[in-house]
Formats: sequence, structure tokens, C-alpha cells
Amino acid sequence: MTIDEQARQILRQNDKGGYTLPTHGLYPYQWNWDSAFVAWGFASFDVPRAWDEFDTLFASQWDSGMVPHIIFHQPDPSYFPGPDVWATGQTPETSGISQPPVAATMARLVWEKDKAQGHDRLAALYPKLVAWHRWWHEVRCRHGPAAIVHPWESGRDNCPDWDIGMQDVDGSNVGSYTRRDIGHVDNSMRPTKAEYDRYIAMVQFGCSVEWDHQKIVADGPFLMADPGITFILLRAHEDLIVLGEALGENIDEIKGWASALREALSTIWNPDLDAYDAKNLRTGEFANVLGSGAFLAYLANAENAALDAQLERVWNAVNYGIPSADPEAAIFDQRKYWRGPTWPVLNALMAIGLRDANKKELEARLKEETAQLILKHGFFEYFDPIDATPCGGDDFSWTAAIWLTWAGRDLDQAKGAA
Ligand code: 9WN
Repeated sequence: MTIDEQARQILRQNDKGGYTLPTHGLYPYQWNWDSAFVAWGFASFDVPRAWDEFDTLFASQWDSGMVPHIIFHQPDPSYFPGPDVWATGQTPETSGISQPPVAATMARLVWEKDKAQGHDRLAALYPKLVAWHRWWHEVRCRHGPAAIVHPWESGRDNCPDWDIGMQDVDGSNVGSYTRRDIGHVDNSMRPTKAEYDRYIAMVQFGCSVEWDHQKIVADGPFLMADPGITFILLRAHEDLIVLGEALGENIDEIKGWASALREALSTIWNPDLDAYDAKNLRTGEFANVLGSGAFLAYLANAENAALDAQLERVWNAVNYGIPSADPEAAIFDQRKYWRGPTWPVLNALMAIGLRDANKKELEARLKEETAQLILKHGFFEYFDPIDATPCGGDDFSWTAAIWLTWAGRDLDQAKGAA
């Protein structure tokens, strides 16, 4: 079997009929941003199936416009926290928080594969994307940049960016529970018990206010500005504008959201760090850690010379891909979840940004290093950026997807017929 065939087989094997699991065992449900990347992957060989993935995800959109981070289609005891812990009362049951809004960017890439075939599918999805972006703007960009109320919303769960916000969360009264993640992968690679206690405390707060996100933003235990989501959302607004224009829609409202968000970028530039940085919105304090979220600036055309220099320094300190935390910082841990390793899927997002910033050599280097990891070890969730050790889950959907769309081929070719 060729490596492309293996990647397609992973997507097919993780396909539960309209939605795709990130990987069997560790993540037995539909995850929000995983599905968006999976759609991009499916579009390389089955465009209608790509649109199905978005449809299944957006079928669980809340009335508020929020698209939840997990859809619990079929109960599965192998994941904690499951639907009973979230208790959101949705059908099918869902978690109560969201995840990085990459869907409009991925929908644009899928649509560009075959605009004629995709027109009606896009027209049906478009108002749902707009409603989700409106929710981000109205509920989560009230302080300027995009704010998260739980580290899991960032998709970069326990990266050092959130440490200062996590300190203020009381995890001492959450009661007993059994984690399932450490039954699937090495405990030392996953977040600690103290971190999980705090994650659960934040879920319990959401339950206590019946998942009213206005109340969670106003009074919840955790509220931090996320540079990663800010850049992803800004890019997604711009992609949504292109999609809206193609459909003949009035895109003035989205343009307003995009310009407000761009204006807010100066508030997450930390001059002491000389980079974009996460900020605790309860205290005004910066995290003072350089994470991979900052390098998503390329995706939103928000880079500058200082960030270029930081990228060079951080990247040259490792051998494979862009690390999730600064290798020269004390907090760096080359195998620990989001505290050092490299994620092929984030490398793919950054590559789109580097290509658009006309940094073709950097994009080629990133592709080459990411491809080496996959060719050496397979479609793992993430990798040690120093010695290439594969980590986390195997046969991972988004790693297969980005192989088919980027790491295994030329990004521009993969765009297909425009
Ligand atoms: C919590 C599914 C998800 C990804 C996230 C990644 C991890 C979940 C977990 O797995 O998060 O959402 O239980 O660790 O951090 O980015 O979407 O692949």
C-alpha cells in the first residue's frame, strides 16, 4: 500500500458515517476542529464526503451560534469527561465549549477543489458559519482579541500559555473521577491530575450556570485571550468574506468583525517577550511564554520582523517541525502534551500562513520536516521535535488529512481547480 493509500484508509477507518473520529480509543467522538481538517483531507479524494463532515458538525450548532467542541454521537465509556459530566442537554449530546474556528478556512479549501459541485453545499453551510463567527465576535471578542473560557477551547490544551490562568482555578472540590486518556497513552505525555482537576472545575462551573456563555465570560473561573484563536478567527473571517462574495451575500458585517479583530492585535503584543502572547483577561497579565499560537500570526497576515526572528530561533533549536513551546524556556518538555512537541496539523496551518506571506523556503522546510516524521513513524497525533519519537494516538485522522493535502504534496497543487 502506498503512503497516500494508507492515509485514505485511516480516514475511511475512522469514518463513522458522516463524521470522523480523531482516532479510535483515545478520542471516540466527533471533535470540532479535527472535523474541519478531516474535511480538507477527504476533499483530496471525495469532495461530497468532505461537505458531509461539515454538515454533521454544524447540525449540532447551538441556538446561540456556538459550535461545540465535541459531539457525543454514540455513548462510549473510553473517554472522560463524557456527556453526563458536561450535561448540556443538547441532542445529540455535546460538550459545552467551542474550539478553534478553522471551519471557514477549510470550507474555502474544499470549495476551491470544485466550485461548481460545491456551490449548493457551501450555500447551505454559509449561514451557519456566519452565525458561529457572530457568536465569536459578540460573546468572545468583547475584550478585543478572542477569549477562551477553558484551555480545551484553544485546541492546545495544556500549553504553558494557560498556566497563569489555571493557577486561579480551584480544582480541590471536583470530587472523584476516573481519567480514561491515561489508559490509552503514556501518562507522562498527558496533562497532570492537578490540571485535570481544574479542567473539571471549569466544566462544573459551566453546568452551574446552565452553559450560559455570557455568565461564563463574566464570572467563570478562567478567561484568557488566545493568540492562536485570534489569528485563526481573523483568517477565517477573511475566508468567509471570500465565500460570501462568491455566493453574492452582503459581507459588510463580517468585514466589521475582521477589522475590529485586527485592531485588537496590538493588545496581545507583549513588548517584554517581543511576541504575541496569551493574556489573562481577569488580571491583564501576560503569560510571558512564546507558544505556537503566536506563529499562527502568519495565517492572518499579522507577522513582523520580531516574530520572524523568534520563529528562526525557536525552530533552529529543534530538528523536526515548529515546537508547541519555546525550546529555550524552562517550561519546555519535548514529549509532554502541547508543552514542546510538534503537531503536524499545526505545521500545516502555519505552512498556509508562510506560503501566503511569501516565505516559500520556510514553507518547504516545514513540509519536508513534517513529511519526514510521518514517513519515519506513521500518522501519529504529535511528535518529539528533537528526536522524532511518535507520541499520543496512532492512525490519527488530521495527520492523515494534512498528509493528503499538504505534507505529502505541493500545497498549491493540492488546492485543485480554482
Ligand atoms: C480535549 C481531539 C482533540 C484535539 C485537541 C487535543 C485533544 C482533547 C483531550 O484532542 O484534546 O478536547 O481530551 O485531550 O488537544 O486539539 O482537538 O483530537
